[in-house]
Amino acid sequence: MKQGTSIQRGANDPGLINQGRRQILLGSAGAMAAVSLLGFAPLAKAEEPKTLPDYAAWKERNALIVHSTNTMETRRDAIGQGVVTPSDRLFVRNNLPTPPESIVADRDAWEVRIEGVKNPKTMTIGELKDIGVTTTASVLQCSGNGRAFFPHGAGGTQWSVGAAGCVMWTGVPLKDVVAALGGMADGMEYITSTGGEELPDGLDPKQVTVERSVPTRALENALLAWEMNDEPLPLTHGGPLRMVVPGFYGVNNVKYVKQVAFTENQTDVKIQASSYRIRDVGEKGSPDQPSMWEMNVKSWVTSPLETGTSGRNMIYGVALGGTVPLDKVEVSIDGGKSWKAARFLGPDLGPFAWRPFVMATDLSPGEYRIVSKATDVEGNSQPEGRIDNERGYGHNGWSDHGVTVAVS
Ligand SMILES: Nc1nc2c(c(=O)[nH]1)N[C@H]1C(S)=C(S)[C@@H](COP(=O)(O)O)O[C@H]1N2
Ligand SMILES: [Mo]
Repeated sequence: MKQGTSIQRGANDPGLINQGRRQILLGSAGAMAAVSLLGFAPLAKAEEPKTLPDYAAWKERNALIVHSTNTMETRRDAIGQGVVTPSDRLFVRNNLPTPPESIVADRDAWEVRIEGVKNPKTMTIGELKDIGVTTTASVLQCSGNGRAFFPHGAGGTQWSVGAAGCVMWTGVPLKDVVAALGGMADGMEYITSTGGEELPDGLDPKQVTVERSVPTRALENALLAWEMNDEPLPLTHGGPLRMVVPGFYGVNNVKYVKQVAFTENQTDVKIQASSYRIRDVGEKGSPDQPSMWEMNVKSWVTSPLETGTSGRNMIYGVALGGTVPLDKVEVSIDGGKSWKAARFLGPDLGPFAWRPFVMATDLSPGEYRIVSKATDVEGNSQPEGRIDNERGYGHNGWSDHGVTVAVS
């Protein structure tokens, strides 16, 4: 199903509302300097670039909103009604320039160092494949998905709903690798994964290295993946090897992973120590604040958007529970005054996958505010509003994520 060629921001896309702020952000000299240091071509204007960057040229252009050369999100109308997000529609988010294609030339030869186990070892993907293989469907979602809805001007990519997708990952369970290497060393509390990007000259590695620590409770489900959606993991998404931590925010899923270390403490690199920390607006990030680890329960409507036809209507959307299975999704066509249970659609690919849903309803001509609210089996539900925080992380408020539809 190809999208039409004309690309317009709709009324339900907060990118439109926030255009002014984005212009200011992009125009600031400090931000520009920081961006070009990392080797990205800064955008001259706040307008959406017309073309995809080379490393993502294989993607379906019309399914994506291109925010910059390092950030692209899936359009709300391109998420589709299936469980798995096609790879060419999946969002992209790079903190550093993508490594060269040469790293995927001989995939099985890629090496990953495993530290903090009884018998530390450098292993090739070929050797990992001898240990075991599993497939896990899980939602990959950026911590800042929904950031565009924050009115305080949260810094970072102005993601709407599309910095998320549901992916089938194939690789070796990390716990099997640990067992093969004699088990975890004593006293380790975190799994610390390091990305394989070469760092641009002159930058302090502590400031730019993509290295993330997650608590060892993540070992139960983590995998080192070499395939996504049943094909070799594209370089764009971290090929040849990626750490996948099901149910945890995107940043913890380290691409082109070159080291996995079991550690006593969290890494002190910036992306862990002060970035991806939840704090009040105006506050600086620091290690004592909550880190973006397990995702919260969330849902959004994917169809209809903006306009509809009166009569019987099917309202579609997707819902995720993070690490907790979903219990139910409710939909309201009157902005949250009254709710009706939606039905889950299609197969349940496990607790970390998202679940498409549908609610059938009759609509007469008029304007409708359609919202959805998911609840997990532990009773966690989406709040109505936002939980304001400096960087606009973890937004799952149902009100902002709704759509306004004119039915005629
Ligand atoms: N090595 C490395 N891993 C990374 C990143 C990165 O820039 N480098 N970005 C992280 C962030 S913030 C997100 S949201 C996801 C995005 O994954 P994707 O580009 O495959 O969609 O990768 C994470 N892993
Ligand atoms: Mo992210």
